[in-house]
Amino acid sequence: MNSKKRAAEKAVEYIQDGMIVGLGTGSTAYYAIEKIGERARSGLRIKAVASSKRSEELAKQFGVALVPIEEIDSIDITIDGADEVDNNNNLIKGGGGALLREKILASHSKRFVVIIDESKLVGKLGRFPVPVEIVPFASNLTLRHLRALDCEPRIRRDAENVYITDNGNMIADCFFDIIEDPEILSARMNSIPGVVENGLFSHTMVHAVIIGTENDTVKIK
Ligand code: ABF
Repeated sequence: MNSKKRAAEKAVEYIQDGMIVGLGTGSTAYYAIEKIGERARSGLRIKAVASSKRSEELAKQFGVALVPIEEIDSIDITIDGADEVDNNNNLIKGGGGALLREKILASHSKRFVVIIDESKLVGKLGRFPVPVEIVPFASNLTLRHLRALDCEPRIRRDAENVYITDNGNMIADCFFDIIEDPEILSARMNSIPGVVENGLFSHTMVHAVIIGTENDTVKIK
Protein backbone atom coordinates (compact mmCIF):
# COMPACT_ATOMS: atom_id res chain seq x y z
CA MET A 1 0.00 0.00 0.00
CA ASN A 2 1.38 3.46 -0.79
CA SER A 3 2.39 5.60 2.16
CA LYS A 4 -0.21 8.34 1.56
CA LYS A 5 -2.95 5.70 1.49
CA ARG A 6 -1.57 4.07 4.65
CA ALA A 7 -1.67 7.41 6.51
CA ALA A 8 -5.18 8.19 5.23
CA GLU A 9 -6.61 4.81 6.27
CA LYS A 10 -5.05 5.13 9.74
CA ALA A 11 -6.71 8.53 10.19
CA VAL A 12 -10.11 7.16 9.15
CA GLU A 13 -9.89 4.74 12.11
CA TYR A 14 -10.53 7.77 14.36
CA ILE A 15 -14.03 8.21 12.87
CA GLN A 16 -16.96 6.89 14.92
CA ASP A 17 -20.70 6.55 14.27
CA GLY A 18 -22.64 9.80 14.42
CA MET A 19 -19.65 12.08 13.80
CA ILE A 20 -19.56 15.17 11.60
CA VAL A 21 -16.45 14.76 9.45
CA GLY A 22 -14.51 17.44 7.55
CA LEU A 23 -13.12 16.20 4.23
CA GLY A 24 -9.80 17.62 3.08
CA THR A 25 -8.56 18.19 -0.44
CA GLY A 26 -5.68 16.63 -2.38
CA SER A 27 -4.31 13.23 -3.31
CA THR A 28 -3.89 12.04 0.30
CA ALA A 29 -7.34 13.24 1.31
CA TYR A 30 -8.63 11.31 -1.72
CA TYR A 31 -7.67 8.04 0.00
CA ALA A 32 -9.38 9.16 3.21
CA ILE A 33 -12.64 9.94 1.40
CA GLU A 34 -12.43 6.61 -0.42
CA LYS A 35 -11.94 4.73 2.88
CA ILE A 36 -14.77 6.63 4.58
CA GLY A 37 -17.02 5.58 1.69
CA GLU A 38 -15.95 1.97 2.16
CA ARG A 39 -16.77 2.14 5.89
CA ALA A 40 -20.10 3.87 5.10
CA ARG A 41 -21.04 0.93 2.89
CA SER A 42 -20.31 -1.33 5.89
CA GLY A 43 -22.67 0.63 8.14
CA LEU A 44 -20.70 3.63 9.44
CA ARG A 45 -23.18 6.49 9.87
CA ILE A 46 -21.53 9.91 9.54
CA LYS A 47 -22.25 13.21 7.85
CA ALA A 48 -19.47 15.06 6.01
CA VAL A 49 -18.65 18.59 4.92
CA ALA A 50 -16.11 19.11 2.15
CA SER A 51 -13.28 21.66 1.82
CA SER A 52 -13.63 21.94 -1.95
CA LYS A 53 -15.95 21.25 -4.86
CA ARG A 54 -13.49 18.54 -5.90
CA SER A 55 -13.87 16.78 -2.55
CA GLU A 56 -17.65 17.17 -2.69
CA GLU A 57 -17.63 15.30 -5.99
CA LEU A 58 -15.38 12.57 -4.52
CA ALA A 59 -17.73 12.20 -1.55
CA LYS A 60 -20.67 11.67 -3.91
CA GLN A 61 -18.61 9.26 -6.01
CA PHE A 62 -17.64 7.16 -2.97
CA GLY A 63 -21.05 7.32 -1.25
CA VAL A 64 -20.13 9.59 1.67
CA ALA A 65 -23.21 11.44 2.96
CA LEU A 66 -22.79 15.22 2.78
CA VAL A 67 -24.55 17.79 4.96
CA PRO A 68 -24.84 21.50 4.06
CA ILE A 69 -22.26 23.49 6.04
CA GLU A 70 -25.06 25.82 7.19
CA GLU A 71 -26.69 22.93 9.12
CA ILE A 72 -23.78 22.15 11.43
CA ASP A 73 -22.39 24.02 14.43
CA SER A 74 -19.17 22.05 14.91
CA ILE A 75 -17.05 19.33 13.33
CA ASP A 76 -15.83 16.27 15.24
CA ILE A 77 -12.82 15.51 13.05
CA THR A 78 -11.29 16.92 9.88
CA ILE A 79 -8.80 14.80 7.94
CA ASP A 80 -6.62 16.65 5.42
CA GLY A 81 -3.27 16.64 3.72
CA ALA A 82 -0.48 19.22 3.79
CA ASP A 83 2.32 20.46 1.58
CA GLU A 84 4.89 20.88 4.36
CA VAL A 85 4.99 19.96 8.08
CA ASP A 86 7.78 21.39 10.27
CA ASN A 87 9.30 20.03 13.50
CA ASN A 88 6.57 21.73 15.57
CA ASN A 89 3.63 20.60 13.34
CA ASN A 90 3.19 24.01 11.73
CA LEU A 91 1.91 23.47 8.20
CA ILE A 92 1.94 24.89 4.73
CA LYS A 93 -1.30 23.98 2.95
CA GLY A 94 -3.05 25.18 -0.17
CA GLY A 95 -1.06 23.64 -2.99
CA GLY A 96 -4.43 22.35 -4.13
CA GLY A 97 -5.97 25.84 -3.98
CA ALA A 98 -8.46 25.01 -1.19
CA LEU A 99 -6.69 26.63 1.78
CA LEU A 100 -9.51 29.00 2.76
CA ARG A 101 -12.19 26.34 3.21
CA GLU A 102 -9.59 23.92 4.62
CA LYS A 103 -8.58 26.43 7.31
CA ILE A 104 -12.23 27.24 8.10
CA LEU A 105 -13.07 23.55 8.60
CA ALA A 106 -9.90 22.93 10.61
CA SER A 107 -10.65 25.90 12.89
CA HIS A 108 -14.08 24.48 13.77
CA SER A 109 -12.89 20.90 14.26
CA LYS A 110 -12.53 19.26 17.65
CA ARG A 111 -9.70 17.24 16.05
CA PHE A 112 -7.74 18.27 12.96
CA VAL A 113 -5.75 15.27 11.74
CA VAL A 114 -3.12 15.82 9.06
CA ILE A 115 -2.15 12.96 6.74
CA ILE A 116 1.11 12.96 4.80
CA ASP A 117 3.95 10.89 3.48
CA GLU A 118 7.52 11.47 4.67
CA SER A 119 8.32 13.77 1.76
CA LYS A 120 6.30 16.55 3.42
CA LEU A 121 8.45 16.68 6.57
CA VAL A 122 10.83 19.67 6.81
CA GLY A 123 12.87 21.25 9.59
CA LYS A 124 11.57 24.75 8.79
CA LEU A 125 8.72 25.75 6.47
CA GLY A 126 9.37 27.70 3.32
CA ARG A 127 10.79 25.48 0.60
CA PHE A 128 7.16 25.15 -0.63
CA PRO A 129 5.66 28.55 -1.57
CA VAL A 130 2.95 29.79 0.79
CA PRO A 131 -0.39 29.98 -1.08
CA VAL A 132 -2.27 33.19 -0.21
CA GLU A 133 -5.90 33.70 -1.28
CA ILE A 134 -6.43 37.31 -2.43
CA VAL A 135 -9.39 39.17 -3.89
CA PRO A 136 -9.07 39.99 -7.61
CA PHE A 137 -9.64 43.72 -7.03
CA ALA A 138 -6.25 45.53 -7.00
CA SER A 139 -4.40 42.20 -6.89
CA ASN A 140 -1.33 43.85 -8.41
CA LEU A 141 -1.20 46.23 -5.45
CA THR A 142 -1.79 43.39 -2.95
CA LEU A 143 1.24 41.66 -4.47
CA ARG A 144 3.33 44.75 -3.64
CA HIS A 145 2.41 44.44 0.06
CA LEU A 146 3.16 40.72 -0.02
CA ARG A 147 6.52 41.39 -1.67
CA ALA A 148 7.33 43.77 1.20
CA LEU A 149 7.24 40.72 3.50
CA ASP A 150 10.42 39.61 1.77
CA CYS A 151 8.97 37.04 -0.61
CA GLU A 152 8.43 36.69 -4.36
CA PRO A 153 4.64 36.41 -4.92
CA ARG A 154 3.37 34.89 -8.17
CA ILE A 155 -0.28 34.75 -9.29
CA ARG A 156 -1.24 31.09 -9.81
CA ARG A 157 -2.29 30.16 -13.32
CA ASP A 158 -3.95 27.14 -14.92
CA ALA A 159 -2.13 26.96 -18.23
CA GLU A 160 -2.59 30.54 -19.48
CA ASN A 161 -5.66 31.40 -17.32
CA VAL A 162 -5.54 32.89 -13.85
CA TYR A 163 -6.57 30.18 -11.34
CA ILE A 164 -9.84 31.08 -9.59
CA THR A 165 -10.67 29.39 -6.26
CA ASP A 166 -14.05 27.89 -5.28
CA ASN A 167 -14.65 31.23 -3.57
CA GLY A 168 -14.04 33.38 -6.70
CA ASN A 169 -10.64 34.63 -5.56
CA MET A 170 -7.05 34.36 -6.83
CA ILE A 171 -4.03 32.63 -5.31
CA ALA A 172 -0.64 34.31 -4.89
CA ASP A 173 2.07 31.69 -4.32
CA CYS A 174 4.66 33.40 -2.11
CA PHE A 175 8.24 32.10 -2.34
CA PHE A 176 10.16 32.61 0.94
CA ASP A 177 12.68 29.71 1.01
CA ILE A 178 12.93 29.67 4.85
CA ILE A 179 10.24 30.89 7.28
CA GLU A 180 11.61 31.56 10.78
CA ASP A 181 8.30 32.33 12.51
CA PRO A 182 5.23 31.10 10.59
CA GLU A 183 2.73 32.44 13.13
CA ILE A 184 4.07 36.00 12.94
CA LEU A 185 4.24 35.82 9.14
CA SER A 186 0.67 34.51 8.96
CA ALA A 187 -0.59 37.44 11.03
CA ARG A 188 1.35 39.93 8.89
CA MET A 189 -0.06 38.43 5.69
CA ASN A 190 -3.64 38.52 6.93
CA SER A 191 -3.29 42.17 7.97
CA ILE A 192 -2.86 43.17 4.31
CA PRO A 193 -6.13 44.56 2.84
CA GLY A 194 -7.00 42.27 -0.07
CA VAL A 195 -5.65 39.12 1.54
CA VAL A 196 -8.46 36.71 2.43
CA GLU A 197 -6.43 33.93 4.06
CA ASN A 198 -3.02 32.26 3.83
CA GLY A 199 -1.79 28.68 3.79
CA LEU A 200 0.22 28.82 7.02
CA PHE A 201 -1.55 26.65 9.63
CA SER A 202 -0.38 27.00 13.23
CA HIS A 203 0.58 23.88 15.17
CA THR A 204 -2.06 24.95 17.71
CA MET A 205 -4.74 23.83 15.21
CA VAL A 206 -3.23 20.37 14.70
CA HIS A 207 -4.36 17.39 16.81
CA ALA A 208 -2.02 14.87 15.15
CA VAL A 209 0.10 14.33 12.08
CA ILE A 210 -0.04 10.80 10.67
CA ILE A 211 2.94 9.95 8.48
CA GLY A 212 2.89 7.04 6.08
CA THR A 213 6.40 5.60 5.79
CA GLU A 214 8.21 3.78 3.00
CA ASN A 215 8.31 0.53 5.03
CA ASP A 216 4.50 0.40 5.03
CA THR A 217 4.02 1.58 8.63
CA VAL A 218 2.72 4.83 10.09
CA LYS A 219 4.23 7.27 12.57
CA ILE A 220 2.15 9.76 14.55
CA LYS A 221 3.49 13.09 15.81
C1 ABF B 1 -4.47 19.75 0.68
O1 ABF B 1 -3.57 18.72 0.71
C2 ABF B 1 -3.73 21.00 0.31
O2 ABF B 1 -3.73 21.97 1.28
C3 ABF B 1 -2.38 20.49 0.05
O3 ABF B 1 -1.92 21.16 -1.05
C4 ABF B 1 -2.59 19.06 -0.22
C5 ABF B 1 -1.43 18.20 -0.04
O4 ABF B 1 -1.19 17.59 -1.19
P1 ABF B 1 -1.33 16.03 -1.41
O5 ABF B 1 -2.13 15.42 -0.29
O6 ABF B 1 -2.01 15.91 -2.71
O7 ABF B 1 0.10 15.53 -1.39
O8 ABF B 1 -5.03 19.86 1.89
